[in-house]
Amino acid sequence: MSLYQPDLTTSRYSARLSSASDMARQHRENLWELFEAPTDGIVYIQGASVQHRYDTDTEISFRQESNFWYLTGVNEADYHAILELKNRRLHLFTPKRDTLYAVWNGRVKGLDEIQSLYAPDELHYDVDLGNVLAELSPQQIFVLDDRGKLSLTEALRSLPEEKSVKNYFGESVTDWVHVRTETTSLRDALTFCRLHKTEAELERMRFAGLVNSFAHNEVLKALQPDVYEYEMKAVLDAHLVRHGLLHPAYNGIFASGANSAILHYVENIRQMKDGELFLIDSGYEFEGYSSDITRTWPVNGRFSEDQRIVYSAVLEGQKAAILAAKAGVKMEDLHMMTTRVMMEGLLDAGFLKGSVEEIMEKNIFALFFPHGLGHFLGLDTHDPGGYPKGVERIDRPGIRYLRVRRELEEGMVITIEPGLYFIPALLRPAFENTDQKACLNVNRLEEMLSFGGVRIEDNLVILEGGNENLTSVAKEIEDIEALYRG
Ligand SMILES: [Mn+2]
Repeated sequence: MSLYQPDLTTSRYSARLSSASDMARQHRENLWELFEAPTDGIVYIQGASVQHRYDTDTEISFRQESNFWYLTGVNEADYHAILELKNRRLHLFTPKRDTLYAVWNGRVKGLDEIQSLYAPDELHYDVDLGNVLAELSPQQIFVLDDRGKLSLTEALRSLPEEKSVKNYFGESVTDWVHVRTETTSLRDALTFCRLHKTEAELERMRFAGLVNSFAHNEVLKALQPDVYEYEMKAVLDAHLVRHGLLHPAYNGIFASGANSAILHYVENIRQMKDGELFLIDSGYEFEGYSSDITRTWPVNGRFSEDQRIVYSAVLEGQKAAILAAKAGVKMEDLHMMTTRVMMEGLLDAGFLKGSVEEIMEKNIFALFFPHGLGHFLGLDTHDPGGYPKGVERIDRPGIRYLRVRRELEEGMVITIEPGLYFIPALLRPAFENTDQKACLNVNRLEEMLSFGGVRIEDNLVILEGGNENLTSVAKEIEDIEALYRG
């Protein structure tokens, strides 16, 4: 196993990448390609604003809306954008900041600086949104959601009476009589674009994988009995932040003992005990692109017999899935294949009885593996596009929660994260179920009710004949035990 030791700071690494505005330009081209034979329609999209804690002036750390970042490369609050479909032009709208803004929030960028940073075809102040709309007088406006519609309505309301906007937008600007606003097409088109990562996106996801992997390995080195879960979070966060990754991609899970069987445990406040497992599921973004890594390690650095059995079953399943993941394979098939490998592990170890066929048929697997094998990853931790139009969830325990049901294609990025858990809320009722308990070694399983669970998660780029693994964190038992001591 090779452990990455990134010797690059984020700012030095960023300097080697194509700029975010070049990346966004490519994304706009990809989006324009999807709107064939365009009329004089436009795309309107609104950037994120700074949000506040309920009823206070305490700001929440700013994170650009994913689609806006994707299309513009602007990581500032209160911007808007219009994409002309026919002429393929980007209009960027920057907020007009006043002196007070400069006092509290820093220097206000001049238009020249904004122009050279983001290279729009036209740069306007946000107060001119209504004017530009009236001038373009589009017959069709593609927006993401009702928030977009509302923002357009407000912009048009602000226009003076003498503007001929009524000709285009009906008697009342809220009627949208003559202009079609539509929310489905743009969302579908963006989802389609974001499914296949561009080289510029992959570069960013590789770096996210590199730094996050490094930080996870540092957590393993710091792991020891009696520390609190949040101390492990502090170790991970410190290594990521000091390398310049400032934004968590999601609320991290730092779970010890029985907490490791709580799928979304995020309190992270318990003291870890000698002999328990520790499950870490956490990742930070790099330039908006997520990493999502899970590992499960023994708190004292040595796997007990039961821990080794359960861990090996998950690891075998995960490795089988990674070996099979390539273009043309269906995610739901990977899910079932992995499930089967893990059930064989539990059967061999005597936790289960009967045949694998019977265990699969009776949905016994769903008691131990109640979530999906993986999801798309990108600007969002659960990136969109898992279910193509017309494809429904599979109505069966366990696989019901699978977030991706489609054939994998080159350039998609997925997580592979099988797990086995001993969840009292699922197992106790099964012990009473005549049909299911025939497959369960109830005495053996009753001893496991406070064991917790194991999950192992890597991030893969799908290639034609295989995949590229972005994750490099200790997962073989001998590597874990060696790195722990190191
Ligand atoms: Mn995940």
